Amino acid sequence: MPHASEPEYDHLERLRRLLPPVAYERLAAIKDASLLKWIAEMVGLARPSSVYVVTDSDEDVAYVARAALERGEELPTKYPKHTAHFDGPRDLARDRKNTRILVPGGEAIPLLNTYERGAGVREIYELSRGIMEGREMFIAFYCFGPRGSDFTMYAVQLTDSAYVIHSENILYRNCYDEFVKRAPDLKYARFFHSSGERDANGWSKNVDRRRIYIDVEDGVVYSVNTQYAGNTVGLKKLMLRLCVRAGYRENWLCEHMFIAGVRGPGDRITYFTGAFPAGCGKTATVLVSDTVVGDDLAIIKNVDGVARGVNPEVGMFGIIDGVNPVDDPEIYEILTSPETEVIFSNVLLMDGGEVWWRGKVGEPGPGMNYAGRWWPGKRDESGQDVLPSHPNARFTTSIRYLKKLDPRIDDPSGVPIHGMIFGGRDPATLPPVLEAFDWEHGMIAIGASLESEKTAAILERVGEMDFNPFAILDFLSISPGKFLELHLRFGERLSVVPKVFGVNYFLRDEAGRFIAEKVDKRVWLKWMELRIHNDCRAIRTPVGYVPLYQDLVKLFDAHLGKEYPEERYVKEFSIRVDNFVAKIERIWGIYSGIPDTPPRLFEVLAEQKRRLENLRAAHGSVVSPFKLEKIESLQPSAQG
Ligand code: SPV
Ligand code: MN
Repeated sequence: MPHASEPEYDHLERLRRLLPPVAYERLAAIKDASLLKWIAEMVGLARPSSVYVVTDSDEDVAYVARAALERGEELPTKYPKHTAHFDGPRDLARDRKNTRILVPGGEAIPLLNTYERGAGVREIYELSRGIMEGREMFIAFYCFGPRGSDFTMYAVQLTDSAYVIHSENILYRNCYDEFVKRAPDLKYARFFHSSGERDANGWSKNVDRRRIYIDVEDGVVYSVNTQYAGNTVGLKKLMLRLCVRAGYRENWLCEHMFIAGVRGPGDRITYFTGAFPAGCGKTATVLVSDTVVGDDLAIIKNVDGVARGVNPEVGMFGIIDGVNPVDDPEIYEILTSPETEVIFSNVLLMDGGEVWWRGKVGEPGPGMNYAGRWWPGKRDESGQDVLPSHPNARFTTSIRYLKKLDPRIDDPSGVPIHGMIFGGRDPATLPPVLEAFDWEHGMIAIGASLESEKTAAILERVGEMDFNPFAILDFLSISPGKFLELHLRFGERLSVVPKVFGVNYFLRDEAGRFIAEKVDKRVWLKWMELRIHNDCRAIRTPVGYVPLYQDLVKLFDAHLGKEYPEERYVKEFSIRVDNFVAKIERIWGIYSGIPDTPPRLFEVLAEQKRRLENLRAAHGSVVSPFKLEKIESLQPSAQG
C-alpha cells in the first residue's frame, strides 16, 4: 500500500539502492511517484535477487522468451519457436476456492467469494515475504486494448515467472512507452505474482498456499504459489474483474465475449459478440464466422448511441484438447507450423521434441506431461489410465496468425456491435437459435438466464444445469443482480440497439444423440445476420423468434450445400414448453436469493411463463414451429 506522505525522492533513492542501474533508469523514466513507491515496496517485500524491466524492444521480448527456457519454466520442442510449459498436477486450472474479491469489511456479495480486504492483504504480504529470493523479478507494462483508444486500460505486471511475461508478451500489447509518455496521468491496474518455490519439475511446490486475491478498491491483484495462466496472467481473468467494476461505475460493459464479423448480402460485415461458458462452442463459433476481432474478452461502450466493441487482447489462450485437422484446420495449421510462436501448456512433450494432444495426428509416445514422466499404458495409484495430454491443456499464440483476422483489430474506435449471442450446453430445452423480443427480454431471459449442462465427470449429475449468467460468473466482481442492472441501463441509452440471440449446439434427440452437426453453426450465424438487417421474417413464439423453415432450407443450401429435412426442423425448433417452464423456475429461484436483482427480471420471466402456460393449455407440451407459424402472426421483414 503506497505511503502517500513520503516525498518522491525517498522512493527514487530506495529504488536506486534496490535495483540494477538499467532497471532503475527505465523505471525512473516513468514519472509516477505512486507507481514507483509501490514497486519499491513490492521489491522490498519479495526480495528478488535482481529486477528486469521489460520495455517494448525486441531485445527485451527475446530476453524473456530465452529466460523461460533457461530457467526450465518452458521446455524446448522440435521447433525453436514452440515451447512446452507444465503447471504441475495440482495446478491445472483456475482455483475458485482461493480466488477472492477483497472488500472492506468482507461484505458478502451473492455467488461471489469475498474476503475482508485488510486481512487478505496482510495474508498476501505474509506469504510474499522473501518469496522471490534468489530469483529475478520482471516488471512489464501493457495496454489492455488498442493504442490510443478511449477503450484501453493499462496494467503493470510484477512477477518472478518468465512464462507469465512470455505469455503476456504474446497475448497483449507491450506499452512501456505509453507509461513513459503519459505518467502520471495514466490510470492502470497492478498485478503482483510469484510462482513461489518450485520443485525439480518446475512446478509450484506450495499450492496449498495458493492465493489469488483481487483488491478491487485499490486496483491490485495478488497471485502467489501458482502458475496456471488463468490464475497468474494478470491481464486475462484477473483484469476482467477490475474491468467489470470500472464498467459498472462508468456505464460500459466489460465482457467475457468474443467479437466476430459475419458476412451478409452485398458483402456487408455485421459484428457480433458471443458469450459462452468454457466448452460450449465459443472458439468454434469464432472460427466459423467470417472475420475475427477477438476470441475471449470485449470492452463495449456507447459511442454516440452505438454500442462499439474492442478486443483488449491480441492473442489466444485456447483449449487444445480435441483440436484436429478436420474440424479445426486453421488452428491446427497454426499449432503445427514451425513459423508460429506457440507456448503449449500441459500437453504431452514426447522424447524427441514432438508435442501431442488429443486430436493431433499420430500416436502419443513416451515423454513428459502434466503429471511427470508418461508412457503408453501409464496408470495412476488408483489404477486409472493417465491421459497423455490434459483436458485443460492449452495453446498460447498470437491472434494475428488467423487468416480471418479482422483488419479493424487495432482500430482505436472499435467495431459497431449489432448482435449479441449467448450460448450454453443444453440437451433438452433451447432451440439451436432464438432471437429475443428486444434488448430487455434478451438480457433477462437469455443473458442473465444462461445455464450450461454439467459435464459427464460426475455421473449422477449429468443433465443438471450450472447457472452462469452472461458466461461470466467466475469473473464477476459485483453481484449478478448489479451486472444485469448495468446491462439494462446500457441498453436504454443506445439509439442503435443490438439484437440479442441465444444459441445451443447441444440439443439431443430421444436417443441422446446430438441433432445438429458441428458445421450448422454457420447457418445460425447467417440467419442472425439477416435478422439484424430485417432481411427475413421469423416466427413469434412465447420465448422469442425462431426461423422459418423455408429460410433455413435456403441457408443450408447456400452455405453448406446441404439439405435441411423438415423433420429435423421440427425436432430442433419445437417449443418444449415443460422444459422452458422448469428453466424459468430454476432461474427465478436463483435470483430470488440475490437481493439487488432488478425487479424487471421477475416481471419478464413471469410474462414468459404465462405465455408458455397459455400455449400449453391450447396446444400441448411440445409445439411444432409449423403450428406456431399458423397461430402467431409472423414478424414482418423490412420488405414486408
Ligand atoms: C476460460 O476458462 O474462460 C478461459 C481460460 O478462457 S482461463 O484463463 O483459465 O479463464
Ligand atoms: Mn475465457
